[in-house]
Order: sequence, then C-alpha cells, then structure tokens
Amino acid sequence: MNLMIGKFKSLLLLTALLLLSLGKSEAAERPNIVFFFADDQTTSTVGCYGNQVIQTPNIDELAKRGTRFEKAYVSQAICWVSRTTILTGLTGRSYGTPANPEQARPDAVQTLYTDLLREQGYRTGFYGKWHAKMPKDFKREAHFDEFEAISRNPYYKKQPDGSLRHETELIVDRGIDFVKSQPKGKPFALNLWFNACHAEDSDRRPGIGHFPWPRTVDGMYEDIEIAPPRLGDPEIFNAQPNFLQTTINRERYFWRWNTPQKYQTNMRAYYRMVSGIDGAIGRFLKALEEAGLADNTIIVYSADNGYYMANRGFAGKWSHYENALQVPLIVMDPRVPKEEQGKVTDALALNLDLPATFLDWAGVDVPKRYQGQSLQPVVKGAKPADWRTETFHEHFAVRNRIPAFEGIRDGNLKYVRYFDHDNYEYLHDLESDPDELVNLVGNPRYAEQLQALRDRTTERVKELGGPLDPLRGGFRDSTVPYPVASAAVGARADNDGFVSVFDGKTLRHWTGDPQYWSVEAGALTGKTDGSLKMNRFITWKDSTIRNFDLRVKVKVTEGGNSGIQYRGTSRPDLGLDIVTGYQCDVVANNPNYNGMLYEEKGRRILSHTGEKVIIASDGQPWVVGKMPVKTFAPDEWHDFRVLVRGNHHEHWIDGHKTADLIDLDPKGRALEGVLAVQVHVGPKMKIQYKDFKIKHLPDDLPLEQAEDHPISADAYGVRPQGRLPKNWKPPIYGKQ
Ligand SMILES: [Ca+2]
Repeated sequence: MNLMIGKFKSLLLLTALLLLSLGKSEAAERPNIVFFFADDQTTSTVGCYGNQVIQTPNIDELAKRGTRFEKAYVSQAICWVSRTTILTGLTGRSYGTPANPEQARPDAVQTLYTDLLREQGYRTGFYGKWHAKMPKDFKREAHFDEFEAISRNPYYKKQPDGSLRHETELIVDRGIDFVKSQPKGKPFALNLWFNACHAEDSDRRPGIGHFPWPRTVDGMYEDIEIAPPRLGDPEIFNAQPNFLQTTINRERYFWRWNTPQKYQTNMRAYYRMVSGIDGAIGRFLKALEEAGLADNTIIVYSADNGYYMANRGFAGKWSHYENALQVPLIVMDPRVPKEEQGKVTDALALNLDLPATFLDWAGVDVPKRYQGQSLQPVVKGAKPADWRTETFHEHFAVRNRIPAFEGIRDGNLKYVRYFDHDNYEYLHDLESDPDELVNLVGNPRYAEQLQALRDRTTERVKELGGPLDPLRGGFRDSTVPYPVASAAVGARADNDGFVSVFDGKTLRHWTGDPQYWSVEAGALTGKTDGSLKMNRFITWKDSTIRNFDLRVKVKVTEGGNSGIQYRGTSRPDLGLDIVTGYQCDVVANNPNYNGMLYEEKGRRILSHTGEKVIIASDGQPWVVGKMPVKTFAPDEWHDFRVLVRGNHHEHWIDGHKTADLIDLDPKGRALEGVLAVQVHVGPKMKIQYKDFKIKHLPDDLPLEQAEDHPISADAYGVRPQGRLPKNWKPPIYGKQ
C-alpha cells in the first residue's frame, strides 16, 4: 500500500470520526419535545391548578418538576383556529384573509413548525385530532415523518380483535410505538393531540354518550357530588346582552348542564376524560423512561381552548371571558436546574408562543413571521423584565352563529368589542374583578383607558391582517334564553309540534349494537335469534326527554317482547348500550303486559296493563282503579302513545288506555332521561318501530302531589315480578 494514500485514508477516517462524534454530541444536546394537547379544557379541571376533586397525578407531577403558567391563553377559543395557530405561528386573522378569515392561505401553511424541525434533523410525529382547516390539496402527512389522524365519533374504535379502544389510549399507544422506534442519536418532536375532553356533540346522552371516557377510569367519581358552577347565579347570565343570551354558548348549556342531574352526570364523565388523559400520559412517561429518553425530553401539556362548564349559564367556548380563553399550560424541561423546578409563573403566555418555543428549544431560528415568542426564558429562569404585558384575542369562526369579537388584554384590563353586534364593548378589570362580572365601559373613571384600548385594538387589528369584511348573510340566534322545553332547543318540529326521532332511513340519530338493530322497510327494526343473555337497547341521541307526548307505530312478531324506554339512564357499568328507566312494554303474547309500565332494573313492574296505580312515596305501587284490558294482534301495526307530564304517566295502544300511573316516590322516580327501545331476552323475535315522533312539553309542568291523590284503604299492591308463594295475596293499603 502506498504510504501516502494510507496516511490520507486514516486522516479521512479520523475526520469522519470527529465529525460523527461532533454530530452525536450536538444531537444529544438538542432535547426531544413531547406536546400533549387536550381539547376543550380550562384550568379549573386540573389538580395542580387547584381542583381538589379531579385526579391528575401525572400532570401535577409535571408541574412539580416544571413550570406552570397561571396566565396562559389562546388567541381564538375554537378548536381549529387554535390548532392552525400552533402549526403556523400565526393568529387566525393573519393566516386567513379579511374576506375568508377561516381558511388558511396556502402560503401561510406551506411550512409548519414541524417542517422546520424536520429540516434540522428532528424526527417528527403526529397522532390524534387534527381539525386544522387547510387549503385544498394540503397533505397533512407530508409535514411529519409519522402521521396518523385519530378523531372522535366514535371515541371507541373497534380493534382488529373486536375489542373497543378509546382514542386517548390509541393516541398514546402510537406515541409509545414512536418512542420505541426512535433511532439513537436523533432528536424527536412528538405531538399527541387528544380529542378528549371534547363533547360528542351529536350524542347528548348524559355521561358516557356526551363525554365518553376511557374504560380504564370506569366508576371514578361516581360517589362524588361535584360542586355547582361557581358562576352559576342566574343573574350573571341575565346581565348579558341579548346576543350572548341567545347564542350557541346558551344552546349547548341545554345539551349538558341545565339540570342538576345532567350537570352531575356530565361533570363526572368529563372528569373521567381528564383522568383518562392523565393516566395515558403516565403510561407514556413510563415508556419514555424505559427507553432511556426521559432525561432529555421536554414535556408540554396544554389545551386548545378553555371551556364553560355551566359558568355564566354557558357551555362551550368561543366568547371573550377567561373561562373560554384560559388554558392549562405546563412545561417540564428536565434540563432546567432544580431550583427553577416546580415554579408557578404569571408570565402572560399564548398558544401562539408554542411553535416559537419548540423551535427555540431545537436551536432552530424562529421565522420572522411568527407572532409568538419563545417561552424558554420563563421556563429556564425568572420572567424577563421586559416580558409582554399585552395579548390580542379575537373570535370570528362560524361568524353567522357565534358572535365575533376582537380585543386587547393589557395588564389588568381586558377590552373587547363584538363588531358584528353594534360594536358592543366590554371592559374588565381582571385584578379587582377576576370573574369579569362588572363591565366598566360606562364608567367615566375608565374613559381614558377605554379609549386607549380601543385605539390599540384598531392598531393591532391593522397589523395582524386588517378588519374583516362585513358579515354576509346575517346572524342567526341558536336559542331563546329560557326555552319552554329545553329538549326542543335546536329540534325541528312539524306543524303539530312533533319532532321526528327516526327518519325511516338511517340510524344516524340512534346508538346501539348493529348486531341487533337495523332499518328494514322504513322501520327501526330489532331482531334476536333467541340466544340473548341480556336485553339490548338502541338509544336516541338527540336529547334527553322530560315531559312529552310520544307517538309511534309498533309491530312485533308472535311471542316477541320489547319496550319503549323513556327518561332512561345509560348504564355503561352493564354495557355500552344498556339503559335503565321507565318502559312502556310491548309484549305480543300477554295482554296484561302489553302497554304496561315497567321499570328496567329498578322497581320492576309498576303497573300491569289495565291497572290505575299510585306509587307511594316509599316506592310501593298501589292499584287504585281498573281499566278494561284488550288484546292486540301480533304482526300488525299498532299505534302506541306515551304521555308523560311531571310524575303522571299514561300509555295507550290504538287509543285504548293501558296504563295510568302517578309516581310519588321522589327517590325512585326520574323526571328526565333518554329515549330508547329494547330487544328482550327470550324467544327469537322481530320488533319494528316507525312514524316515531315526540312532542316536547314544557319543562316546568307541575308534579302531582300526595295530598291531591289519597290512596284509598282498599287499594291493593301491584303483583311483583317473578315466582311468588302459592298463597300470595296482595297487601291491602288500609291494612298495612
Ligand atoms: Ca377545542
């Protein structure tokens, strides 16, 4: 071998080795970034932000080892804008146009922050809810090394083995696989963007329907009474201008929070969703530790917007109050010195800051167009003296239905104007009035500051993309402030006031196991082959029902057994489709059961067909009168009617009354719940329902009172279900 060449070769090798080791140490210095992003969550539902009930030990631990931002906000409180803002580093007004502000311009989304990280050697991953509104032809997966959109609807996804897995768990499963397949010496940026805790809007069954939780947290909080909303005083709502009293914030209040029962059920379900996220995060952190990557991985936890959970008589997000704009933000950087860990900062932070922060951590230049700033200085040390005191907030998504506003927070003062609603203005002093209950706009002492904030808003609007074009097509209210029947909010009724609950074509408005339920010849059809071990249900998803007049045509095969279940409760403890509640029975072969009033899994038979019954306050049903019993042939259509007003229940078949009952048992009775129909264990059968409609009656119909319905001494007990002693005789009310 030529000596010179040999020398040259070894020099080359040495240089290559040097370069390699340099590259390696550089890579080692660059941290990995994991961004956990929840949906629809404000600070009130995280343990470390002061909620004593909710269990979020893993998120709390991140705060203990990291920095918790007390004043973190989004620029616009709606899912897709918040997400697009993080991906682009731009406010909604800046990534869209005045004519079409909701649509991101192609040039604004050409390079996402993940592209910039990737160009600098980061492996990037995205799993979960995307929901950013991108231009046509935009290819999401082209902006990440690994990408999988995982959405809700349904939250439970069928797995290859037939089991169901919640999206929160699936997203973290993917994240763990990503970490396990991470090549050595290469940094990564992983986005785990949950759908939780977004409500399943199209499914308004309280609890598991509206806020489906991962089954790992089943039963959690079941025995806990959640405190009523802090800002629940109706006067707070009544003080709103009409355009906010009639908006989508109010409409959805009637979906989820308007009765104590719905509130409790949905709050518990929501808390479970949060604890589900927390548990999944714990699982991820363990895998990260096991992969030996924890020491160099920064963890971020935040949410895309805040959430009204009955505060102010509202639901959802969108409007200008802190409940909607404020989000949790926790940053845990393991490289930060011990003495800086566990701190709580009042530095004003925005969702807009996150992409700039991610790039800063990676040592990538933050593009000039980015409107946020890196949070790294705050996380590493004390809040810099020149940290921002001003943030800009706006809302214009779905402008025809959600009141649009723009405004500025500066120090303690927050100013907004609803520019499509006569420029209605708010000015809040967040220090003296953190709940924003006082509007200072008319207060002369604030006149000067008000004018300054108006001018500053105009200036910022101009800088960020200019005023929006005038609203086209007008504004549409979503509800009246106090609907007569809350179930009728958003429902379309015919001329007689009836709402169709089944369209004759699809099961879109229903949820149940397709193994038993289908549409046949325009009818909602349930079938069993005689092998059922448990009654199965299909439930109407559009709303709960309270006081109502229900009409439906019913046909059942010989020997068949079904029922119209009303004011029911989902029972995920028994099965995802199981419902308990009152039932107007449909029983083909027993006229004493056909049209009777039964209670599934509760007090059982409340009245046989033809019995007029009063249920005493202790839950005992007493027969106080009789009606003739008729036989209705199987395999023919019959008109069923269920009329329920307050605690008075009446059933009819073909105009013939089969049940008339007053329920005076305050503990056992239900005044609201879901509508479902049933297939029963027993012989093979087919049940069909068509022309299914309901008229929602006023919520506040009076309840029948015991003093107006004395039970006569000769009233006798309703025969209970099941085998009874041979000499069983009904108890007599007067002889108790
Ligand atoms: Ca959201």
